[in-house]
Amino acid sequence: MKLLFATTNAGKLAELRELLPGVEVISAAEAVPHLEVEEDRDTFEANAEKKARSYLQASGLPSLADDSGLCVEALGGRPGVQSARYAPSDAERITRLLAELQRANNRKAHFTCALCVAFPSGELLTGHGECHGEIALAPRGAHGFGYDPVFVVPSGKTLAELTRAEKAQLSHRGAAMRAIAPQLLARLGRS
Ligand code: ITT
Repeated sequence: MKLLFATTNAGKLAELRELLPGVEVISAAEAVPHLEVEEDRDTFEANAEKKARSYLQASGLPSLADDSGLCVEALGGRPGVQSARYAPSDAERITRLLAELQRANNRKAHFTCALCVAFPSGELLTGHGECHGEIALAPRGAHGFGYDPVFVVPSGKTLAELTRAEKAQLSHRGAAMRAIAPQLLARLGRS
């Protein structure tokens, strides 16, 4: 059975595809190119569920949505669920983040990922993952997407200095996918 990846973010799509080898993946752009879902909920989980249900309704296909973001301790957890709306582009989001942290001694932060799969039967499957680290003083690395160039993992590298496979082992998205993969694959196999 087919699985729709309910995301407009090309970086997420590439990572999700690699995390689910063997599954026939349809991208949101292919299946329902004009759908826009307003992410107006207060939690990652509620936004992921809203996106998954909206794409299922529009396409009729089982739909996997990812809502994720960066929570920075010195900013009281911001940008959090607002991570995509913190500034207009990845580069501007990083610039704003580094400016806000200019005088901060505590640079601890974590990424959160909430995954939700909505099935035509009405069933939902949800998973959650986190990745803990620190915000760098300046961007480093050319891989990944979003805030990866300023997110430093315990090895001292930024996520943008890791290959996609290395990032998947450490990342919030990898952890969330590993949490649901057995049930997801079993559920898709039964369809
Ligand atoms: P969709 O809603 O269409 O999936 P989006 O980019 O709007 O795409 P979110 O609302 O979940 O996705 O926003 C997530 C924000 O957090 C966005 O700015 C991402 O770049 C960033 N982000 C999420 N996961 C990330 C990761 O693994 N590395 C770097 N930045 C990440």
